[in-house]
Amino acid sequence: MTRIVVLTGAGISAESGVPTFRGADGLWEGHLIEDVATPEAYERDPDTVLAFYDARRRALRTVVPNAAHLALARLEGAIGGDLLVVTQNVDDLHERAGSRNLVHMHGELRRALCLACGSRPAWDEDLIDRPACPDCGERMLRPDVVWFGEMPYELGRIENAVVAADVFVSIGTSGAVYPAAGYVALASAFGVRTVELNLEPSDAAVPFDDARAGRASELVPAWVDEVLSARRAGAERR
Ligand code: BJW
Repeated sequence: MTRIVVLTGAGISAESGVPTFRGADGLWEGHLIEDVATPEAYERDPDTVLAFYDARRRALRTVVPNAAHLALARLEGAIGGDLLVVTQNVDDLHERAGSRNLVHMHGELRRALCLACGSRPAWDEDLIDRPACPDCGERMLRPDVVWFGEMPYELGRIENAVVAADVFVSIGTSGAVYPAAGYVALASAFGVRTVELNLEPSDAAVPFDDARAGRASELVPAWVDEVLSARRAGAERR
């Protein structure tokens, strides 16, 4: 069985209408994401940060998964636990497409993080009015997203999966943010075949074995078809 780890970034959701971070339509109008997605920015001006994430959480209601998200869910339907999707995205388009074996390493817009008790309740409402935490009652909820300088989620699980995989596939990410940007080098060091599907080749520190340029909505379904026909051919030979 081929074990596959897929890393996704903002590019996979771009065709659903979710803006990327470093493209021409980048977020935070006039600000670098590196300057504002930090705990320091939140301490300095929590209302601006909460309002920004409230708006993005509400915007999720207007977007739907595209052919790339659906293709990954189709692949999981066919190969089950042999596929792990690791997303840097805080949207919920992978799960709405049907992916279940999924890690949100940079957190989730539809979850809050309580700074008083540490709980991470599912959250669909605005945070700007300082609602009470459903677990401890304190009014110290922030978005459950990972800002610069904070530790991403489930790094041990991700790294174990990358080094044990047969194929590592990077989809729609610029490779500008670590530790995710380092997974191609980690995979290569362990002899894992690496594939990139991106609008344009990223600035990866280590070249991918196979780099394909184009839209995720076209490249991902085609790659999934390839994987599934290779598995069928392998099964027929056995
Ligand atoms: C398409 C497409 C289409 C478009 N089809 N493709 C110096 C060296 C190394 C590291 C550091 C350093 N200084 C500081 C660091 C660490 C820092 C870091 O990496 N900084 C960099 C600026 C250098 N990292 C951290 O602080 C992280 N934590 C950490 O390191 O903890 C310590 C630690 C970890 C591990 C071991 C030991 C210690 C935390 C990083 C948190 C990132 N958070 C954000 C915000 C999340 C909340 C929110 O959404 O608001 O996460 S920043 C932002 O960037 C977001 C994204 O997940 C992340 C990556 O962006 P992504 O997805 O790649 O998007 P883009 O826009 O950059 O690229 C889109 C791509 O899509 C492009 O390539 C397009 O071509 C493509 N595309 N349309 C296909 N249709």
